[in-house]
Amino acid sequence: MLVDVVRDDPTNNVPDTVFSKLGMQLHRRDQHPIGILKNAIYDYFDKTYAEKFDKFDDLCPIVSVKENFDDVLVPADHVSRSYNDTYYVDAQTVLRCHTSAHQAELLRRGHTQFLVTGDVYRRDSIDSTHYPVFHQMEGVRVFNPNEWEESGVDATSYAAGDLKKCLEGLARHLFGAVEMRWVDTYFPFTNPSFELEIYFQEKWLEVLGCGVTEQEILKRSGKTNNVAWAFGLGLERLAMVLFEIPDIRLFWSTDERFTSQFSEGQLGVKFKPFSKFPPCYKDMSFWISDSFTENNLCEVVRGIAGDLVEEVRLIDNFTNKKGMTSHCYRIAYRSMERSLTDEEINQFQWNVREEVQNKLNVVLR
Ligand code: FA5
Ligand code: MG
Repeated sequence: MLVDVVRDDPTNNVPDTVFSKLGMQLHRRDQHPIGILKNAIYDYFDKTYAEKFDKFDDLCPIVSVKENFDDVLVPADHVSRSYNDTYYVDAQTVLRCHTSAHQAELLRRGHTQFLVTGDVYRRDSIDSTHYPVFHQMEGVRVFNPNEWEESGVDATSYAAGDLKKCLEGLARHLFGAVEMRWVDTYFPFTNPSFELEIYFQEKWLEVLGCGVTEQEILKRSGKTNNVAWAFGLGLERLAMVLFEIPDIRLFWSTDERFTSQFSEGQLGVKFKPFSKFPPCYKDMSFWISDSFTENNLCEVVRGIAGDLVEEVRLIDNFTNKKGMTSHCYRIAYRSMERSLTDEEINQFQWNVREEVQNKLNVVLR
């Protein structure tokens, strides 16, 4: 009943396909690649640090706008707050878009070394490494002044050095030798900020974001003399590298040919694809309006074809002399589990065309 009330709220943009993922908790299943990975990361922290990290993997994914954004200093006009990027349950409540939503509260409660694992939700593009529901693990470590004072370097450099050492050690623990690189980036809640990329399937894959915690966050939790680091791991991305899983949709597969390949505590398993079925490509061109966004298009396609859509990719983009802009998108349909028939693909594409025209304020060409 509560669910129905919430679903009628005009400020709710959570589709049923996403709503139905709440409570699945893949990260708490010891036989699932995400659960196996979580446990392996726990092992690394238990072995590496004399002082234990407090572990949380059961915090509710429905959080306030304040927790998800304000508490981690996301500016009022930041794109991540928009209805285009985030799933809102109502105007004040979101499906958390990162596990950083819990940082401030746990710091306030006095935790100084902790890991938070959970499902997170984002309106995003569609391809083999992006999915609207995925899993993150947040890590936070707070230092006392004596720790960096003894080292002779300033507090920020000390924390940044410790952070990189921790995450490089984690990568070695999980992967052994792997090609990786650090990239400087920006987050509102850390400074400096970094991303770690790993070479996978002939591309650099971003697997985590991290940095030295903004002093304001520590100050608000009553820690004015400390410095801290924080990270957010993309667990699907790490699991794809670890188990050689080629497509992020597979994590949601209940096909026994997928699930039976993994078992508790087994890190060395390499996923053996069951025969790969052919993709089917459909192109669609339309004149866009100012309100058009790719995330909205992806949501429409996913709403119709679900996990049978593999990729939505812009392949052509031009503006004519009258200033009208045309986009051509190529949609790849493919099941991980079976061959799709021409009829079902044509039906999907027909429905996509109709809904794109009706809902997205574009003109099909
Ligand atoms: C964050 O979410 C920050 N909260 C991470 C962080 C925490 C930074 C603490 C500093 C301190 P980002 O949006 O880059 O950052 O996401 C983190 C990771 O989640 C990415 O590196 C990627 O591995 C994964 N990720 C992001 N979007 C998706 C998606 N749609 N599907 C699967 N994985 C994703
Ligand atoms: Mg990122």
